[in-house]
Amino acid sequence: MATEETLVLVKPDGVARGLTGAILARIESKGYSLVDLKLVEPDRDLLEQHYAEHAGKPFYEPLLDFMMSGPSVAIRLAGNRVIEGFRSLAGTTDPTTAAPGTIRGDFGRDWGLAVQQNLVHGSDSTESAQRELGIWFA
Ligand code: DAT
Ligand code: MG
Repeated sequence: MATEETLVLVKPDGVARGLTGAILARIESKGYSLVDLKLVEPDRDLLEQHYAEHAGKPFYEPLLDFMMSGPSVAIRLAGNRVIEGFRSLAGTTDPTTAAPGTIRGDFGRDWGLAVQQNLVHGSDSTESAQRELGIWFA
């Protein structure tokens, strides 16, 4: 069976709200494997690398501020088609309209601080996964 890896983050809102365990339970129930896991307080340099594709967008600075507002849990996650599969578990970017049954749909909503507080990150391609795992698990 072909196995791939992805980077998952439980973002500062997920950690602060005590949802790390609930989110990990969904990941483990799906059958994916935790390869490595750590609590991280990323600095701006790390986040500039991670979110390079969004530099210059209107939400970029608020996004970096949010991601520096507290610790995140970084997870190296493995499984067959885990990149696509975790993004399916996470739901679409905007937590208000993310489908019920997904992490963002069940636990997230728009708190008046735009869609950035959407609980989790998951790499969106094999290239992104390799790049992002290198940043967070250097
Ligand atoms: P995703 O996290 O679903 O891959 P993305 O890569 O397009 O979404 O954006 C990265 C993060 O930036 C996203 O999780 C939340 C924030 N973001 C995206 N679009 C936004 C917008 N229009 N307004 C505010 N924040 C946004
Ligand atoms: Mg993305």
